[in-house]
Amino acid sequence: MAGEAGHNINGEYRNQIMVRCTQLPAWQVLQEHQWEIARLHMRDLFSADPKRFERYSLRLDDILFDYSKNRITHSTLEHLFDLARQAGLPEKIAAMFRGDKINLTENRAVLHIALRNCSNRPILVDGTDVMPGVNRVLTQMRYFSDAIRSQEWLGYTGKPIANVVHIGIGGSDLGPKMVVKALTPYCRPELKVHFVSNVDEADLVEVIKNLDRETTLFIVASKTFTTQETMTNALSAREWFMAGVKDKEAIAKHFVAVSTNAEKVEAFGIDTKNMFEFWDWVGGRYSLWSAIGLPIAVAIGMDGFKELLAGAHKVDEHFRTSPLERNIPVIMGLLGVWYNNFFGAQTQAILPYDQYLDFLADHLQQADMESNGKSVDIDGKRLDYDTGPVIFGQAGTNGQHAFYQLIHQGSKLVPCDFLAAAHSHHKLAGHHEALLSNFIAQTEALMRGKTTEEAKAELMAEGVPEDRLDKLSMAKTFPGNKPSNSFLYHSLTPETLGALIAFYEHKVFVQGAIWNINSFDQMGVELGKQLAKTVLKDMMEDKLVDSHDSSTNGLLNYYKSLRSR
Ligand code: G6Q
Repeated sequence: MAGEAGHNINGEYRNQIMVRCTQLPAWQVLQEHQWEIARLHMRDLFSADPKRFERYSLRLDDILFDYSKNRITHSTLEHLFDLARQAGLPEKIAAMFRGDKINLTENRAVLHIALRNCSNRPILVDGTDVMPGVNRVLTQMRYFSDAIRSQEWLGYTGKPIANVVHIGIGGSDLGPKMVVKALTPYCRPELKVHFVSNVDEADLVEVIKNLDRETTLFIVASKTFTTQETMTNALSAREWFMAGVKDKEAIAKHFVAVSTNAEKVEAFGIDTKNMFEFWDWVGGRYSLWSAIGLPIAVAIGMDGFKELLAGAHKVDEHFRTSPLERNIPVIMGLLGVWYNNFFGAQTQAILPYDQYLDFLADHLQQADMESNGKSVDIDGKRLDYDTGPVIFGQAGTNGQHAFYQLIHQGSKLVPCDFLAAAHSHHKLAGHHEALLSNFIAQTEALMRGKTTEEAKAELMAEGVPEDRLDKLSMAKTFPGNKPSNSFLYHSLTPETLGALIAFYEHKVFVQGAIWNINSFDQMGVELGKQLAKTVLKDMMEDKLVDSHDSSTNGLLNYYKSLRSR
């Protein structure tokens, strides 16, 4: 498969991807090295090196990436960079940017970087430059979003659009939804953008129940235009719309589509002149930069959308051209591999101290887990090492009062990423300082911990009786030595947000490259989809079901009995 599908990947790249990462010399070295590092405490590493922060932090414009609170020494990083080189990471990065078909199972290029290629450097797929197409759709997005925002685009009764409902799911939903929430301060209050994804009717009903048909526009976003959830919601939205409208022509003013499938869009009844194209080399979870980002352009304006692209492009250039040693996504990815494969960490927490980034963990969960939740390598061989971690998180400080307990004192190692802006978009006294002090304190607490002696001294000072000291001081001991990265930046602008998302996308790429997996397909989504079709058919029949296992039959038959009551 690799040989055939990867015909335009150069020989050097192909040879390198044949070797398992666990067989690489640097992997063996890292295994030995882990024994040494496991004994060290970050407290001591900080005490021994007053310049540790300077040594292990990087800046890209105003975005600071501090990775000094990690269980690493200079040697650790050297070995990790060796691993990256031996795994062919630089060649793999070059292959992606060149437009090689690195999504081998689907024989596709992976070019979300082209969508934000503000330099317009030609990028070829099958000998054709994709940039003219990218620019054409960007222009189309500008016309459309300008028309909606300037109230030139009118609904069927001549009223301007006040509500835009984006219908999509997975990659066609999570990215734009996260970005629109993140950039709320840049949105206009008189133009609301809503998102509907779940096939559960409650999702659509709760959004449309307060909307006025005359001033509502639907964006139906689906790469394939066949996804069950999106098509079910889109059909119901069309039905809701038509229930109040006599003239079928009105649909053209209230429904637009974002898709790669013009035929299906037309069959649905949307005029293809109201269709925004994208391409098979844009993966769903990497598609917010494409026309899938249309609700973003509507919400913040096309200039804002372009700033988002510019932020991501800056990171693309940083990723493409910086040496591994000064390359933020490379370091993020390698640190993840270090904990995942050498410390047995199973998870990664995403902790933005920013309410507007409330959906960031959801988006990165898909970006990471759908990309690197794989158990075979790119040659189809089963892996005997761990791949992508479980991603979870939420906006600080809420998590501190929920799951941080486990991170501080539980038995599992949970590497954490913190993100925060120095400036809030608001001016309520005391809030932002409280928020940021919590962020910084958490990174310190995770790193330092609290020794039993320190806990005991505190308890004694509080006057706790002698007979309770031992037990209580043990309960109040924090082992510390818990790794974290921190991103700290001026403020959450479209440009900064674009950069942050791109850091994570490339971090996922780096890890997939080391693990030698295809980060760009998602076969695991398919089985459930297939079975749901059979189950739906069985569900609709009026007889008892016996064609599945006893649990599935039992669930189906009990559902039927409940439904008939
Ligand atoms: C993402 C996945 C998946 C996809 C959805 C929606 O990378 O491919 O989440 O985005 O299944 O697919 P459609 O856009 O085709 O409706």
